[in-house]
Amino acid sequence: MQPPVLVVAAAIVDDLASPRSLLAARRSAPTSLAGRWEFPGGKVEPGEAPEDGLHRELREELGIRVTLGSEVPGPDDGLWTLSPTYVMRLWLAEVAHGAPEPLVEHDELRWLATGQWLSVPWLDADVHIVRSLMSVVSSV
Ligand code: 9L3
Ligand code: MG
Repeated sequence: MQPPVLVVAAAIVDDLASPRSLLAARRSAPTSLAGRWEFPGGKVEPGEAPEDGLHRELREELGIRVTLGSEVPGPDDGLWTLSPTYVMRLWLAEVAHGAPEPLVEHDELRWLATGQWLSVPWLDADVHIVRSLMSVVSSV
């Protein structure tokens, strides 16, 4: 069996010091995931540091530069298991430069206000991460 592929993603919030809004991205591809919402991000390339991969993905997918905050550790040695194929690492982040736009594999972005974080149909793999995030981000 192949080892799982590492995916990196960002929980982009309006303010790292006191998060209220969370940026959700609706996938347009592949067909099996289209219409579902996710934390933007993607696969780390061979030889690439995870944080560098995350900056690259956010530049490619949303056209932004971000400031990374703390990592949101998952239950499996700090990782979030997405499927038999993929594990994910997730960081809080704030936009440092640019305005996010759905450039590549998303067709809509939405800032979800306090109390609305579960108001979109997240990917099955991401929805329980949103719930965990709500419990660690006290101001939501
Ligand atoms: N995935 C799940 N949740 C996320 C991200 C960024 C990715 N927040 C899953 C969807 C794909 C796989 O990981 O099956 C690889 O992601 P991508 O490279 O297609 O974005
Ligand atoms: Mg992606």
